[in-house]
Amino acid sequence: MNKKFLDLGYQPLANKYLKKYRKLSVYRKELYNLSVGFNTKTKLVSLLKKIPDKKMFDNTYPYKSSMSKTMISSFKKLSIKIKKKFDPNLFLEIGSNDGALIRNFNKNKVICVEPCSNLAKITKRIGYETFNDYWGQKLAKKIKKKFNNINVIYSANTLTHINDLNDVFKSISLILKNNGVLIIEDPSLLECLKKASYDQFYNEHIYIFSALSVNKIINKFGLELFDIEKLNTHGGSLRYYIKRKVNNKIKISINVKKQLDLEINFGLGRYKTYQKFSETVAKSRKNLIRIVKELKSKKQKIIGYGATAKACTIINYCNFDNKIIDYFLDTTPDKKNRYIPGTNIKILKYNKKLLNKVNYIFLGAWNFKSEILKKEKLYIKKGGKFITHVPSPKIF
Ligand code: JHZ
Repeated sequence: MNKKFLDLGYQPLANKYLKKYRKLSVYRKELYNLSVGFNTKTKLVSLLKKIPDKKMFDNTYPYKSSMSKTMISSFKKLSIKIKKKFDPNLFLEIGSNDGALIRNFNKNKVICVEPCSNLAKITKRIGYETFNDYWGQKLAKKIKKKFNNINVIYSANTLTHINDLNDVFKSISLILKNNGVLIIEDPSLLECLKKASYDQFYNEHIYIFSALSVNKIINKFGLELFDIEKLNTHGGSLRYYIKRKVNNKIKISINVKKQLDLEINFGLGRYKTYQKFSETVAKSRKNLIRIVKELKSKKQKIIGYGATAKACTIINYCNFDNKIIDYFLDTTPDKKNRYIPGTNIKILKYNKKLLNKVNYIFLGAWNFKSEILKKEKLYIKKGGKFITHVPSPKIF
């Protein structure tokens, strides 16, 4: 049922930034095959080799949602919308990270679920009820015993990171009130294919959702989509609004049919579309390698900007090392002075001055392009250029 369409080779775990550089051959056992498949029945696109949650989300998870102004502003807007539209009695966030969203809500109105203890500590410290645990039925039952008035459940960039999706939705269904709503947001498969952003595939992104696949899976648990919103975040995401089928008080927006039609017409329901995508990915790789090699032959200095999980896929798939990309700059404290997994490319703390000696910047955080271009006006004014692979490799 699960038909493979993309093979990005053997890759290290993204977000496991090493303190010391280790040759790939030394930690070969820790590499895994990054292959992606399409399930013709469920319409789900998923990794074929799934890494256990505990290996990925532990007490040293470095990613913090609050590191970008774009995400802070997106969450602020969302909180206003949620309060206005759904007036939560009690709001549950699955995967609350460093609290970028919940900070916009009153402390007595929020429950956080976060498996990474270093992040859970942050929301606990600022006074929010936080369950430092993995989402699943056991935890859902525990929460239900303590709180029985959760009417809004939200999760961004988290459910696609959990192996057992049936358990995910069953657990949500256990808690959600009959008149409650579930809101989830994740990168859109349609945008990923349109933009050839194959770097959305890495170990944590076990699934890339489409309206087609979400629609099918929630149906099994008596849930249905009642609205879909398009977002620019994370390279193009979809926000799905979900309710119980028995709840007739909420009307179903035309946006649901519109998105399903868009996806069907694009071919997201057919294996052939994914085979084509895989050819595009191979071309994209070839062109990106050609661009950077030409620049290096002219002795140009290239650095990376934004040591994203996505960049880990690109760097390893294209076999870049520090002879190609000298180093990456990143604002995240826990990534500082570490290495991009699988490579000898170091991550340095972001410092504007370092850009003075740079000719080209590879945009690892291409999803924050407008925020970064605004920030780096001086670099651009002085003639500095960027390299991106999205939607196709180019210098700009
Ligand atoms: P960003 C992570 O993916 C992991 P990543 C996870 N699996 C997921 O799904 C998404 O997040 C949501 C830096 N930066 O958001 C900060 C600058 O240095 O694209 C971050 O390290 N300067 C949970 O890692 C990185 O870039 C800046 O000006 O692909 C962005 O990471 C800005 C704006 C960002 O997610």
